[in-house]
Amino acid sequence: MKKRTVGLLSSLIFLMAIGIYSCKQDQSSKIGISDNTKSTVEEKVEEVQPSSEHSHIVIIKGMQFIPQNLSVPAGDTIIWINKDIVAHNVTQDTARTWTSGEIAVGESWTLVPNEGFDYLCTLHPTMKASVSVTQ
Ligand SMILES: [Cu+2]
Repeated sequence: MKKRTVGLLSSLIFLMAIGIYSCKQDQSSKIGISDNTKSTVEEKVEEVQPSSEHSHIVIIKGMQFIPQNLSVPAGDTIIWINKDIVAHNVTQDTARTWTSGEIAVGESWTLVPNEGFDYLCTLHPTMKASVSVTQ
């Protein structure tokens, strides 16, 4: 009974997400993160991250890095997944000492950082976020 409810809820959320995407394509207005979007992101994280407790997902969606501020232990892996409708990149801010290069829609990019950093998408410089690394 509970499983069935969850399944139904997931389907609803998925349909809502599609709705949000459609709206976004029609009128490229900025959409805040609604509860529905958050739920979808959490689902995706579960899908992509089945077992490892040493990897962390950053979803790129709605012209944002989610979460915007991520703290990870040294040696852990961070995976950026582009769930948006346009390509993005992950580039060190502000000296731009390194970049992921273009992360196409549906693609991902992985990094194991030794130290914290601020980063941005150079294609959309208002997209800024940060990673901190704990030892
Ligand atoms: Cu971008």
